[in-house]
Amino acid sequence: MQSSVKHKLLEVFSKAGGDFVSGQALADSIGCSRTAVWKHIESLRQEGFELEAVRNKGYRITAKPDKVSENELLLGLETNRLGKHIVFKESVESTQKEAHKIAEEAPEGTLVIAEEQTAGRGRMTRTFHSPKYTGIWMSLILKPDLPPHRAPQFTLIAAVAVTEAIRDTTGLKAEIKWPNDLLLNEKKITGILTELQADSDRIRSLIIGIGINANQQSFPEELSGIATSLALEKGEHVPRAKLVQAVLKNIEIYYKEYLNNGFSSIKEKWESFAVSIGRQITARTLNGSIRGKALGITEEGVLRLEDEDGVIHSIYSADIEIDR
Ligand code: BTX
Repeated sequence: MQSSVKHKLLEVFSKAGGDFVSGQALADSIGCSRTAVWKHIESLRQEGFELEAVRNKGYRITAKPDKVSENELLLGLETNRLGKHIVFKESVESTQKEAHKIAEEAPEGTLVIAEEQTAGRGRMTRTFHSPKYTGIWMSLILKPDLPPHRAPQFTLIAAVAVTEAIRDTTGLKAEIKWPNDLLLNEKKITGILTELQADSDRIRSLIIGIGINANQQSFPEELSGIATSLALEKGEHVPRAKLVQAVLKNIEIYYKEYLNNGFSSIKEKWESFAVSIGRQITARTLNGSIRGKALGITEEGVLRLEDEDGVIHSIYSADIEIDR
């Protein structure tokens, strides 16, 4: 929607002070047909506005999009270090890309967060759909003094932290699908991407990208069968800033636990949240597919899979499907 049309519409709604505005009045104010008004109303919904439509009365706005800018995030943030320095952008190609640019100088715990990603990244060359105002698209910079091979564990730490944050703030029972997805009712709700800047023996910066589908009301056709949002599952709007705060708080707790006591208690939690453990799955790796029972993960976060002949495979990287 053109921003001038949007501004005009919002102005009309604002003047109405919460009362209904008829479709015709909206059409007159922006000089278009009533069918075009309906399309504009739909795009406002896509941006996170909630609009009530009542026959013979028209439309009214019942909730505005919540924002994830610095002010909203800092107010009520309960961490000591994470998220104390925030880089907020309305629109970026990818928060991972922005975080990579500043990682060297950025203090540990810096959060890069955007209202929209125009080229959100998944693993390999995949893209991550990140529409404006509806989701949480963020990258967190950590600087653990550890060797690079420990990095995959941080995807699992983040998965545990986000699962708990979703469960606590929404009551929805998110589950983990190895290695980097969270699911709700078997559809993807969150993707996690951990990237590194490292020397051969030491991590310089760890960039944990987290994408959470919070308030989308619909998905593009290619995703509608595999993706969902918290709002679609819960039937109500989810305040994003509160969820980001809960995610940061949890990552801080598990990060500290990991540095002080190692991975084992996090591994236990991870396994208790995982959908695939104990079930028959198919793991598609670059070298072909393996079917078997998912036994659990190792201390390094590697998936252990037992095939029909009782042979145990270690899966380092794959897409998994849970057999029905
Ligand atoms: P992945 O490679 O496991 O998943 C990507 C796949 O997921 C896509 O190929 C598509 O099938 C599906 N997909 C794309 N967009 C969505 C979506 N919004 N919801 C559900 N499924 C989707 C997962 O990669 C890791 C994604 C990390 C995204 C974060 S967002 C903040 C940060 N910045 C950035 O560019 N990436 C990370």
